[in-house]
Amino acid sequence: RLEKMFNTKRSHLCIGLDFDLDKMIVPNVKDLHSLESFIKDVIDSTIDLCAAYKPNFAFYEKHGPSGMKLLENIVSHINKRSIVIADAKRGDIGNTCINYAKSIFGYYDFDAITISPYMGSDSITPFIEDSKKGVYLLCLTSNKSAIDFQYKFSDNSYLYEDVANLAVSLNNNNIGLVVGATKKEEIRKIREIAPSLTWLVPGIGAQGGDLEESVTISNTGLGSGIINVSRGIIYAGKQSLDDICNAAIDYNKQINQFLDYNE
Ligand code: OMP
Repeated sequence: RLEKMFNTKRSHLCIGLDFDLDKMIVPNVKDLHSLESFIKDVIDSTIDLCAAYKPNFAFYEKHGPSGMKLLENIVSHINKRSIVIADAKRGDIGNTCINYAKSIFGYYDFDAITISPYMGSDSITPFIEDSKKGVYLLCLTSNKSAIDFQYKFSDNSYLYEDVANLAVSLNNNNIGLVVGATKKEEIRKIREIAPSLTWLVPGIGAQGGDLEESVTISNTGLGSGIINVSRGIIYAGKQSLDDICNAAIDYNKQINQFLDYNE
């Protein structure tokens, strides 16, 4: 389905739906109710411009049950018109993850989820049993503190390389990697380890990641990459629908200039 979205929409863009009420300057958006209509309008205006949306759970969970209801309504509003990735970064013992999978894939009906893989393979397998649902394992994250653990070296490899290897060994056409756009030096190496996995690449825009390198390396050979932009799109200009749409159009163009199907 992701490949189909890439091709039919001619877009490798993922719009991060990380709306924060405290940062909204749109005059009529001041509570969750008005935010919901605004997000739905944003989705309807950008649906043809992106292959996926990625709401990060933090921005919804902080409002308690009404925030989670908003999240649920967003997934059903998208209604399979784009891939929806739950940025929930789950990871726990297998028995617990079975229930996380039931929540994210069963109850909320997300298409994919981000996973923290550091508890090992039994924390991942409950999420990959349904081949129609996808997981993105945190491999090399975009933040500065990624260096605290992800660059630990043992048995001749870095921890992020071990994650990429594990993803390759478990893959049943539904595992991808999260690779930060800010990690320009390392992304080629990760592509060599996992030549055909799909990547979710955050860190473009507000975090200053490298777009050309992210697009070209993630989409090398059999691999593919989806480029996430959250603040760089949803807070563009005066946050009007036009400003948001134009930012999405612009990012899409910038991404497509590095892809083969660009005319
Ligand atoms: P912006 O920096 O506003 O584009 O947001 C980036 C989004 O991607 C946020 O939802 C982050 O939580 C998420 N993210 C990262 O920024 N870095 C990572 O390494 C991984 C993620 C993620 O898993 O999506």
